[in-house]
Amino acid sequence: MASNLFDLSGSTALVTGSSRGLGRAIAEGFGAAGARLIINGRAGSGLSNAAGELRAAGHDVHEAAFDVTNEAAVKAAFRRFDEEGLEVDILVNNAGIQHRQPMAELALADWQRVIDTNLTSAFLVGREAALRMIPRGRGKIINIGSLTSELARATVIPYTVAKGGIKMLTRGMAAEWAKSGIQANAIGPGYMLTDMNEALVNDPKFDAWVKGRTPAGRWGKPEELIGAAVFLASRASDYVNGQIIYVDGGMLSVL
Ligand code: GCO
Repeated sequence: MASNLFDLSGSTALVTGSSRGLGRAIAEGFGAAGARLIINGRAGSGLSNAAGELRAAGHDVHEAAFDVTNEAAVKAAFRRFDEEGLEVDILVNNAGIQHRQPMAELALADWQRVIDTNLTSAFLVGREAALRMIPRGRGKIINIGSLTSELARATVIPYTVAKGGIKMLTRGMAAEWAKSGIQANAIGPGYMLTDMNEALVNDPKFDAWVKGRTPAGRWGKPEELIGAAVFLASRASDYVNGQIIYVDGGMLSVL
């Protein structure tokens, strides 16, 4: 019984922003657990390279290049999935950007861009997925939060606000969709070794701060999210809803 609790065979997983970084790692982990993959990125985001690498690893991969902040593009993408017989059983709302600047200097356009990409996209894609999951009576939605879903860091306030919103959007999805057999949860990564954080990793002061502030004493690796992601995507989490699992080396648990 326990052996196939985490088996994703027969499921189709859409991971947004999965041409690199955390989304790419999660997609690979889902493929290894047996899922068919739909990977997403904006046109020209290296999506085809990622698809080729995942196919070379033996995974069943569909590419879906669409802008997750564009409502019409999101609707059109799901219409294409419908036409191709692709039923999204598992959705990971991972697409996100970072913008580091003091709020008093922040342009509205930059604020809006971060909120649109990191929060509103999860509503747009989550809504299209849920419209198809509800009639089926089952579905898994995993939103990618952050340590900043709980704590603010100066100079990344739009990101902080968006990720705080992700926590409450996750609870909102649970509130409305759990009765339809959908489990909506979130993962809160700690400081991970990703392209988005390259400037921080290469900053000796920030690097030392992360290592000192994190009980594990190190940055996290993208592949270290796979366990929590497969758990939340599998039957093992059928009675888990509205939760956010922090994969942060213990950072949030200590002063
Ligand atoms: C930053 C980082 C963080 C991490 C992550 C922490 O500038 O502080 O980009 O936002 O990426 O979100 O959980």
